[in-house]
Amino acid sequence: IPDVVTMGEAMALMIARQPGLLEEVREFERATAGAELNVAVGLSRLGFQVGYISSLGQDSLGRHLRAFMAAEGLDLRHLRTDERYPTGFMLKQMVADGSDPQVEYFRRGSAASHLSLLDMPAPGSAFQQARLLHLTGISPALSTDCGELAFALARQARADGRLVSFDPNLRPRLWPSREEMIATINALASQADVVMPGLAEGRLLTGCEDAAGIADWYLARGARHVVVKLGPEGAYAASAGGDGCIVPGLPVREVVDTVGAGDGFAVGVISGLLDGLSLSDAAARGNAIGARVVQFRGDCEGLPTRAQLASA
Ligand code: KDG
Repeated sequence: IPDVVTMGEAMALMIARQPGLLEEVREFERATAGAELNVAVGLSRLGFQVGYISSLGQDSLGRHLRAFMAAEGLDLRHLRTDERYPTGFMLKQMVADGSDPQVEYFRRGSAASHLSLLDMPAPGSAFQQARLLHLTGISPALSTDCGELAFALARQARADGRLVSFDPNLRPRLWPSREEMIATINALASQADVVMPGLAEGRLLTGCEDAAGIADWYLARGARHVVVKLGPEGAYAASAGGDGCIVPGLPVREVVDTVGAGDGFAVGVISGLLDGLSLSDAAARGNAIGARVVQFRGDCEGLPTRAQLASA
């Protein structure tokens, strides 16, 4: 039985080897992407058993991703290969100044966007017994079917009394409208025990200006813990019935690439809670992992092992 199960789209990632516009770059380095995959890899590196539900195309990108996931020790019993659709991929810019890089997606109609209720693990099966289910707001942006799977997984985990963690991961360009994005993501968030929005995401989703207001908004809708990511400033952590507090961020010498920092943060919070840490100590671990991830170009290159985390 895995400790954690997650579901989402894994993509091949081509990272530019030179700064500048993607259309002018001549060389790319191959890596992997996918918010939930990054979280899965991070938790696996910390020693947790992690089950990953997804679908890949029958192509070289899919084979590369599958080999990567196997090498990272993920439980791939519920990873399908679907010969009808391709594996999604994305391009990522190289930036020299620590700003968010430009990314371009090639994922519409991908194998993962065709995930559906048919991919739901059977009741009582190993994946339905994991201690924690992690979801993001990307899945319901991919297709109605994929969104239905996310909601069904969350409802089932909740009904069984298992923990659900959720990162809104807003991707406005994957949604038909801002209103639909906000309504769907908040509906999914209200199925979660642990909600981890970024400050800008939280403002957009709740209409509240400050982190405390955002946390209260989700606590009032059933969350047990809310952690609002404040970037270099750290995070604001609040639990139901308790006082919120700021957990300061760690100084970073050089920001190489910000993508994946939020996933690293989620790895810290989730692993911390599973290890029995308090929410603020879990958030401090999230800050430490996020700070490490931004010092690497790949989305999950910087995710630490236990030994690396201890020496961070
Ligand atoms: O959180 C990192 C992700 O943005 C990246 O790995 C790709 O899943 C991805 C997405 O949809 O942007």
